[in-house]
Amino acid sequence: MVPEQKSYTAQDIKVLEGLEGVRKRPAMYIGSTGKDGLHHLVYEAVDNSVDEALAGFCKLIKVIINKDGSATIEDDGRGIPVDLHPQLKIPAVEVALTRLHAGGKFDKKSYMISGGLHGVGISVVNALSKKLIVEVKRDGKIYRQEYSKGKTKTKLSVVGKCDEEVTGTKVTFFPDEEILSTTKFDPGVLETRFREIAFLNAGLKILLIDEVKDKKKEFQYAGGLVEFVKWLNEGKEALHAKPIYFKREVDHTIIEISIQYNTNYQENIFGFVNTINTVEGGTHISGFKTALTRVINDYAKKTGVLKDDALVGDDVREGLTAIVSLKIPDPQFEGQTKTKLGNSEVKGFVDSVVTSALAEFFEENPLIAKKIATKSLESAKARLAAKKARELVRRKSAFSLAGLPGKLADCSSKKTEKTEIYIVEGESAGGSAKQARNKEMQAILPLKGKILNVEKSSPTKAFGSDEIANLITAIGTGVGESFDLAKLRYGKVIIMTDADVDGEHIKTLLLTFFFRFMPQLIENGNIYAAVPPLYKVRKKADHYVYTEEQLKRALEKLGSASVTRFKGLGEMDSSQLWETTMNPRTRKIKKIFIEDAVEADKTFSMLMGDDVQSRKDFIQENAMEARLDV
Ligand code: 0RA
Repeated sequence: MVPEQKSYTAQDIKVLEGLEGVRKRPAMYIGSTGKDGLHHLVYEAVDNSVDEALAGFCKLIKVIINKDGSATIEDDGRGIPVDLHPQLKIPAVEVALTRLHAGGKFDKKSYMISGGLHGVGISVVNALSKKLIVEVKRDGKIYRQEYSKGKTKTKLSVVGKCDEEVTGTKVTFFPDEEILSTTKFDPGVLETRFREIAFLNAGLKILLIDEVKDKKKEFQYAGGLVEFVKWLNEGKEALHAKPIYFKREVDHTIIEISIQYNTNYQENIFGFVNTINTVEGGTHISGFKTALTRVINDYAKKTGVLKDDALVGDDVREGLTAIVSLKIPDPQFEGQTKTKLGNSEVKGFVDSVVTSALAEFFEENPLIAKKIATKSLESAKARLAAKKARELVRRKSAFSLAGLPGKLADCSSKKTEKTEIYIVEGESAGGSAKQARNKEMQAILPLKGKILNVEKSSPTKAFGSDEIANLITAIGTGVGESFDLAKLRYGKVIIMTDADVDGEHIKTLLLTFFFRFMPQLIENGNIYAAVPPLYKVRKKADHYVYTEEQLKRALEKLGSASVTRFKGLGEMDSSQLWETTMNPRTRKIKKIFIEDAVEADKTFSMLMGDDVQSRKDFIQENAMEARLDV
């Protein structure tokens, strides 16, 4: 049978697909139907208001988590137009809410700056809501319309009057539990993104109101990107107090950069394109890096700081915190998570803008320029020393049997997807773990107390440490540029420390090591924390209890029983250790993941850095639960 293709145009098919398609394949539009997807709906709505802010018409965005389970996004922009769409003969606002990708069609703006991960617009929020109400203030009138699951429920009508000057859009939506596996908004998740948006749009105010917990937070930064880098460097020692900042606009493309070096060793470049965090980098980041290396080399040579060998990229990026924010009409997102900028013309553009703007800044601020050039030169020296130290690690391991550390009790299986390595605090717990383990699948690497704090150590010192060298050799992947996931020797790397303050500290030191040296393992989901029990409650049989809350409940249920507190892993015998913490069938382990790279970097610098006060505040705020699943 020949299909009747002729009667359909591409346009018709799109309209036919419409919002039904969104409900059929929600993950295609919002990434997932879980917690991330739910919050994506809020971002999608907020992005529309951010567009209005970028166009210069909106100063305040209010986001309210309502007690009835809905969320409200309200802005003081021009208000979505309400006049009739010339072809569809329905109000423009209704088109925006009920037609997929309708946003740009009647939008006079030459381009949409913002847009969610998938850039799909407000109609997707409507499609995935059991109820949505839009209110528009325009021309002294308040208009209202209601929808359900993407379909119009009421006609757009005037429900009140307001001052002529007062304009804006308010969207309230009830996420549809038929589609989303969770519909409970988490203000903590929203907060991170709103802070980012506020930093990236200087002056814009975002109010987050949690009616459920009766809490309010306000995000507004007059200093924009300059405040952003300072905030990122909190808890670190800045190399220069005043951040480098410049903004240039050429042909509808805006590039804005802020840079502040700190005295640490890590490189932190955060890229944003149209306010979307480009986690996978892209042409804007490579253009920036090329220019940075060139300008610092030129300056160092010209002023005599640098004599012979040139500085390489790594040298000029040690201790660098930078934000590269680009706003372009037609971004092309590539990569696995669509967070890599692909536009090829951008590299040269960013390179040339940064080259001239940074050279100019250095001319005007010779003290800052000199500090950066000198630090880069020191990095170059350390790089050569670290290379020697790394070779030493390699050579050291080549002498021991099979190249593995002597303290490692390896497992017999070589099937990485099934094997695990337990990194265990203390020799005695290490001993119990060796007895308790399943020899085929589980390897044990005991650690001598606290490992080096890599946040505060140069790479040379880090690679010189035996404990760190053992870790690197046992895991097998190597670090830095030579990191190779295919060489990973165990599918799960499980950190097992005591459930006390020292244990938390050791866990944090290890996580800092992984975050700075092998972040790919965290991203890939290979790093875990064991959860040892806090108490044993004895009543007929032994019951293991993992939290204070559980203890309360256990005592309520079992009546007073004898309770033993485990002070450390070493207090358990090998069968207890096996049953509570190591047996894959009965143990608990926590996967470590990075929710947000910006937040994680800050948390680690703060936990491991020099600023004692903010560390104390953080630990007090988070009590024993020091939030390690960053
Ligand atoms: C299209 C045109 C105009 C404004 C908007 C869309 C608009 C959309 C949203 C979505 C959330 N808040 C919004 N605010 C504005 C401009 C209309 C005019 O020229 O007055």
